[in-house]
Amino acid sequence: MQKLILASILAFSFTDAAFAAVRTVTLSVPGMYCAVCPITVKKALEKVPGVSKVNVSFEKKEAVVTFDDARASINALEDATFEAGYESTVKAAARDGQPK
Ligand SMILES: [Cu+2]
Repeated sequence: MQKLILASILAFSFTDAAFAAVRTVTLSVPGMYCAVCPITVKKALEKVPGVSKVNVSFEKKEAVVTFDDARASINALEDATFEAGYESTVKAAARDGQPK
């Protein structure tokens, strides 16, 4: 019974992932120093093809990015923030859905 509940919770949480290759990554962006920085970082990340969602926290100095890993890569995300003037490194990566 417990396993069944767990399985349905997992299935439910994956329903919004249209593709098995959708991933969410947390980038650490230590160079953000004022309230405008997260906006710049967010815009830069949203320009990367395959990125579907960007949440940047100035307080935490991090960016949580959801992307289709068939179209974008963590390297491309890091490059995008770097080109915008902010170095970023991967803090945590989670794969939503099935492994490729
Ligand atoms: Cu700033």
